[in-house]
Amino acid sequence: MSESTAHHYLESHSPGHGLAQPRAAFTSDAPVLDLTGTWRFRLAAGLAQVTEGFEADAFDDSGWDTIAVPSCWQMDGLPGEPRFGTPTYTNQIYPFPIDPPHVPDTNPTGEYRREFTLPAPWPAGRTLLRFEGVDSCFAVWLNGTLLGDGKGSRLPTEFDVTDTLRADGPNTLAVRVHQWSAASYLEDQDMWWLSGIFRPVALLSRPDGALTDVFVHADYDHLTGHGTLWVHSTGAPARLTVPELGITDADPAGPHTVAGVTPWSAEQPRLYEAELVTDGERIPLRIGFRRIGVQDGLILANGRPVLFRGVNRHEWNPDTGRTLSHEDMLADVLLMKRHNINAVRTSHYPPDSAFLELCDEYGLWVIDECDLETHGFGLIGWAGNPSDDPRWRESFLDRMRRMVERDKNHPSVVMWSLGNEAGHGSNLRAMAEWTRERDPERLIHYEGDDNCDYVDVYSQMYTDHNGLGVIGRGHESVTRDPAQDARRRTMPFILCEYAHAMGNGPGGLSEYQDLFESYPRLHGGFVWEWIDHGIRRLTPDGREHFAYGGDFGEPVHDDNFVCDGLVFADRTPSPGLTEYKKAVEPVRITVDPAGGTIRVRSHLHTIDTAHLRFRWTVEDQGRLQGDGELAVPPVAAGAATELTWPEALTKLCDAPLEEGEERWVTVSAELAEDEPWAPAGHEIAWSQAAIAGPAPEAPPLGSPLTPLLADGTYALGPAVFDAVTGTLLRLGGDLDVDGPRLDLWRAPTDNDLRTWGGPLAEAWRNAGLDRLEHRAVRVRPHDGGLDVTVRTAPAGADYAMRTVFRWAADAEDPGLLRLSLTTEPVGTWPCPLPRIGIRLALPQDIETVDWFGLGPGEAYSDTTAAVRVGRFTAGVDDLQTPYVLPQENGNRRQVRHARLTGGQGSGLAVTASPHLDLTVRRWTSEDLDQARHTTDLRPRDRVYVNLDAGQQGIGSGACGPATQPQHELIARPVTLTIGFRPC
Ligand code: IPT
Repeated sequence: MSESTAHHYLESHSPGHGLAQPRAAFTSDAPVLDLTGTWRFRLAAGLAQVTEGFEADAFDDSGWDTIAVPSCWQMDGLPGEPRFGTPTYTNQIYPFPIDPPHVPDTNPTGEYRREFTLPAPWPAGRTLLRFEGVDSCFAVWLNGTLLGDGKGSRLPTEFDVTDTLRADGPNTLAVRVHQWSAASYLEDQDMWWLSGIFRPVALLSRPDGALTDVFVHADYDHLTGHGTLWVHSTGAPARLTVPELGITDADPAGPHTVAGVTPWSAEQPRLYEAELVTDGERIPLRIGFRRIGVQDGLILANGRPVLFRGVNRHEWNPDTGRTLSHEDMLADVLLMKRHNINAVRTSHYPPDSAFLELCDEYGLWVIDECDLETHGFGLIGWAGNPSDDPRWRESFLDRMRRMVERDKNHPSVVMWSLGNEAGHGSNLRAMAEWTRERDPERLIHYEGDDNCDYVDVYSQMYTDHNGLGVIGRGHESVTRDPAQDARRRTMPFILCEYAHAMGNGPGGLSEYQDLFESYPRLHGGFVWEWIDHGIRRLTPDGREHFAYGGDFGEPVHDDNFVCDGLVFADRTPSPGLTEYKKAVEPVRITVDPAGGTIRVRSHLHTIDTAHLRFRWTVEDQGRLQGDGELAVPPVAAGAATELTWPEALTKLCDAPLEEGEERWVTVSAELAEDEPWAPAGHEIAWSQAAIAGPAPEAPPLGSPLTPLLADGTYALGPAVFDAVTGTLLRLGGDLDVDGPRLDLWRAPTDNDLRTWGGPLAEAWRNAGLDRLEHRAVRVRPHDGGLDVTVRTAPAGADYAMRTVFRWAADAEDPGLLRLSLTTEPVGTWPCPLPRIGIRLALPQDIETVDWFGLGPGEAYSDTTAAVRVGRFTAGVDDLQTPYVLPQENGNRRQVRHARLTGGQGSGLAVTASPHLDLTVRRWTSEDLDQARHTTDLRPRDRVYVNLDAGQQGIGSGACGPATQPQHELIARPVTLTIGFRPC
């Protein structure tokens, strides 16, 4: 064969050659030889540089490198220097010319070799060589014989090696993997381009008398409570045993109708252990009875409407890329369960099968998505899109078949998704038709089918709140093809992607959830996305950070758009995940102090609330006054109950309260007992109510002091001011203070930087908000204190903020310095403001912040669900959220009091009337704005404190709706009253 024919597969539309039929993933007691481990490896630059004859037994590979299988070769060597090429990140754009099915000559090609010997005894029968995932295209030789070639990176490929395998003696396996191939056109997902044998490889004995495939059907009829089981197996005759159901050695085809089975659901993932036995092997099965379908326009699971509280999950590990360990997968499942998440869309490819086993076991509804995306064609108006080109039909169908066949026995999988962002076309329809025929028991999803003519569920992404309400009411606009309109109007709806979790945010989750819970047609959504795909790297001086697009010198890339998860790349939850947990809590508690009632409404699907224990606490100014259990009779799924307050709670609330203090009742629901995914005591839901609200206004001063002029400064109580500029210089003798100054700027968030319809950050910079100038208009001492008037405006602008700082001190309270600030717009500001407040700087030895207000986490006006009123303490460094791209973060909302203290004991106490937002950090907003990675942030010799009346909301405008109008910070008059006291 000439070189060009030998590698013809690379640029062919074909899904592969020499492949075994796709079948279900199942284990068996037949022998398996695990072929993971260390392989010999060589990376060639392209086809012209491959090693001729590398497949031969006798080939000497002793001079080659080694690599781990499975792994992504570009990740090898990280967090230091990558040894084999580098990762490349693009979102939509193909990193090669659009010239299908061709790819560039520069095409990194990994050559792999290993030897193995079959363990004895190895049964007679057939043997399959199984690759769980190879990215993107590969050819395989065993003992010098070409077995075939495969594509479909995140799908299994099997070759029958029976006739090539040596039973006694060493076998040589040689695999050539190409980074780019015709298949790359079908795999344009928004993620790093990574290559190699990245999932496990094994040799599977299929002994004489083994099964070829098995399809478990386990239906549940909620009206009768009956389960019906029939198992379709092919290959050798099999017998079925399900001990718990009294099925012994039975014909698998049944059907076996069993009364009183417990259905499988995400909340109660009941699995029945079963075994299929043939003459050749024993196959363990885990059977979950359930029925999923659409009825009267609703998605029903076991007869009840289901509401997805979902996430989109890519497979990611910051050190190994798309090669995940079992611990990584389990960590994802446990984190999801602990954050009230009940559903996963496997964006945008079938995951490692082990993940689906975990979903079966722990309980998560799954939309299993095919490995298909042709998004880059969108950038050229979808011209030549493979989705509508018959030459690609077989490849599309092959991908769908391989997913459905592999995953068809997972009760967790309730929908098949054809892929993502692949435009329109007859190949997609063909996939849907094949799937409906093969597995009518699951629903079909594809967001791109906006007409909904071959899907079962109407789906969109990033629809804003208004649009979602319109769909909830069934008032959406007519379909592109009006013939489909009437049908689509009767369909249930999901948001397969929403609430883009890039950087700080997403904002507006609670408002989305309100809509999902208000309109039956809306079955919930899937946040984009679960995890940041940051890559762990070291700076030259050894400091760790997460890399993103462009960090490996890619000529074409999409920057940090690859980091938009609810968890950071190392699986640390971001504030967005905490917010999501609260926004989607499956039990809603309402505490009504006026009526003395507590209402509990369940949004659970299957189980009642018997697994929860309810507790109440009463706190005065954050100090615990008493707590107790609340006896809540089990509330059925979807039902509600109302209780009157227990006497002890009423009594505590009626007790006298200290002047100026606040009293709050908190009621929470937590796990009563250990669950497989969280220990007893794990909180699921909570609610708070104020018994006595915050003190509205600061009390008047007893004897206001008059400022004393000396040496160019004014002394006023504990404070010293510059007499010319009116700036506060010192407080309490030894606390050096810079400022405060009016501050309107924040380091733009990802949502500010990329806002759909025009970046807000650009509007801010155009308006000059990042380069404000201050002019002291007047410094006026009087017998009630010192008034400083300042005009703040950017160069070239005629709009400004006019601020009056009214400073006062009290002879009867010598430590106190009070600021009453009013600021108001002059002229018309062209855009909303990032923040309105003041910034001051304190000595660097400030280390700890204690506060009474909302906490413990960061919050902004539209990300406030997860924070509660209480007393909190945190180190300055712990108040920072390390977003991969440094940006505004760490704001604590509605702070009434704060104490900022340091090792030397000198600090500052702040009292707000009634409250303000607080940010404390070792660098400035400008530093955050400049920094590209977390390691660019270096502590300065000051600690910067922002005290704000408010900030612009967060939104999720980087991909989706901008901040909702009610959370915009329009320039307006603002008043702040703050007490400062050295402490
Ligand atoms: C949408 C994609 O489906 C997803 O893969 C991801 O890229 C996401 O956007 C943004 O992070 S598509 C977009 C054009 C709405």
